[in-house]
This record gives sequence, structure tokens and C-alpha cells, in this order.
Amino acid sequence: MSEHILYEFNDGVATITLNRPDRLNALTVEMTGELLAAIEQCAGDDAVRCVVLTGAGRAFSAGQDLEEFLTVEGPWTVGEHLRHGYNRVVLALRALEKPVIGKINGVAAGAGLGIALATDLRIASEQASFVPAFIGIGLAPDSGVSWFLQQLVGPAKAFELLATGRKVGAKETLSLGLVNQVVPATELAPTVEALARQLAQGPTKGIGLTKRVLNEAASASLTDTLEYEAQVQDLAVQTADHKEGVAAFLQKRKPKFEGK
Ligand code: T3D
Repeated sequence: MSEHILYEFNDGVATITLNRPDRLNALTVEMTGELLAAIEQCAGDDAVRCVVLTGAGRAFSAGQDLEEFLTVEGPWTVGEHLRHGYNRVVLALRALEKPVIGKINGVAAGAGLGIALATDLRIASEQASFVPAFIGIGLAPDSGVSWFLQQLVGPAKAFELLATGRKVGAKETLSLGLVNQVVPATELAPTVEALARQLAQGPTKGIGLTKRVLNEAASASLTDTLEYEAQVQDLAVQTADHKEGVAAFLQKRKPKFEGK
């Protein structure tokens, strides 16, 4: 796709790699735009049934490139920069109705942490860590980090992590529920590959609708969620994969989902 955002496609799985390893995949305005374009490509291509997001080298991403941050000139405020860049990336990941696996190969900091937490599930290497780096440079959280952390670990822990900015090692990310699994570095690629393959062979529309319901439920009442689930289920029963799933169950065979 570009020098700093790599895009590969294999067997239903698109892999997007942040590729600026000498800067720990720190994100520039250009890279953020290219990342958004890669996510949009995944959304528009029916052949893509699972997405893996990772970083090249020893980091997932160190967040905003701080050298660029100092030198960016133009009419935009930082708030406008966020609205145009990271906010759109985070929302695009949440809106993408396909499973997105965060393959957390190393440190994820600042906006890089927001992007990692916007994936649907995260498999981390033992060498990975999360650094809510904002406070280290006197900033408040952005890129959704306040929202995701509060959802995942509750307000008191979220405050502790954000106000201290301390590094959270892989073991602790697992115990806090920030990642789904931690594996030795050498096991990261095969573990993610096996899971991505499994998800890519699943009922993609049903998985997408599951994500839609979870997104909505995150900020809705139980009453509203029950109603929304009922509406979404009306859509799910119309999918070919639902019909295949029921037929396969009754015929006592393995379903063959086509993602339709
Ligand atoms: O306008 C807007 O949109 C504002 C948005 C802001 C969102 C944000 O993301 S704010 C947060 C920005 N990120 C940070 O503050 C993190 C800065 N980096 C670090 O704290 C550390 O590098 C890490 C904890 C991530 C990793 O530490 P370590 O010891 O493993 O690596 P290192 O030695 O610090 O970094 C290695 C190299 O990468 C180093 O360059 P060098 O010395 O080898 O030439 C370092 O300068 C560079 N690097 C790391 N992070 C960044 C970076 N270069 C530019 N920007 C970075 N964010």
C-alpha cells in the first residue's frame, strides 16, 4: 500500500502492518491517512473476512511522532488534527463489520495504544507493553484511550494508569483484561495466524452484526439493548450463513460459511 503502511492479503485475512520500525512505528499525519485508507479497503472488499493489525520491528506503535508534532505547521489546532486523524482511524476500526485482531508485538503508547484498544481482540507477545504516554508529555488522553480504558478496567484503574503513565507489562495487560492472550514472542505469529484463519472461515455477517450490537450496547440501557438485539437478529436470520449453520446442524455436518 505504501512504504509505512504495508497491506497483505491471504486466504480471507488482510494484514495491515505499521512499518516505521526505526521510530517504533510512531505515526505521522501521512501514515495515519494511509492507515485509514487501508481500513477502508478492508471494509470495501468482501473477500476480506478478518483483519490483523500489527507493527514491524520491536514496537506496535509509539503513538504520534513527536518530532512531527513539534514541526507541524498550518491552520489546524491539535483538536482538529485529532478529529481528522486518530478519531477517524479509531471509529473506522470500531465500525468495520469484520473481526479485527490486534497482534501486539511490542510497546503500544499514546495514540498507538488507542489504536490497539480499538481492535476487537488482542493477542500480545510476552515482550509487549502498554504505555499511556500522554501524561509524560503533559497531555490528557486522546484517540479513545480514556473511553476504552474506563470500559475495560473501570474508572479508578483507568485513572491510575493515565495519571501515572506507567508502563504496563504483558502479564499485567492480561490480568487487567486489556489483552485476550499473551504468548511467547516466537508463538505470536502462528497463534494469530490460526485465530485469523478460524475467524475468516466464520459467518462474517453474523460476526459483523455481533460487533454492531456490542458497539451499541456499550452506551445503551438494557431495555434499549434488548430492542436493538431484536432488530439486528431480524437481519442476521436473512443471511446465507445463518441458513447454512442451521442446515449443517440438522444434517450433523460441519458448516461451510461463505461470509454472506
Ligand atoms: O496532534 C495530535 O494528534 C496529538 C496527538 C497525540 C497522541 C499521542 O500519541 S501523544 C503520545 C506520543 N507518544 C509518546 O509520548 C511516546 C514517546 N515514546 C516513549 O515514551 C518511548 O519511546 C517508548 C515507551 C514508546 C519506548 O521506549 P524505549 O526505551 O523502548 O525506546 P526509545 O529508546 O525511547 O525509542 C527508540 C527510538 O524511537 C528513539 O529514537 P533514537 O534515539 O533511536 O533515534 C526514540 O526517539 C524514537 N521514538 C519513540 N517514540 C517516538 C519516537 N520518535 C518520535 N515520536 C515518538 N512518539
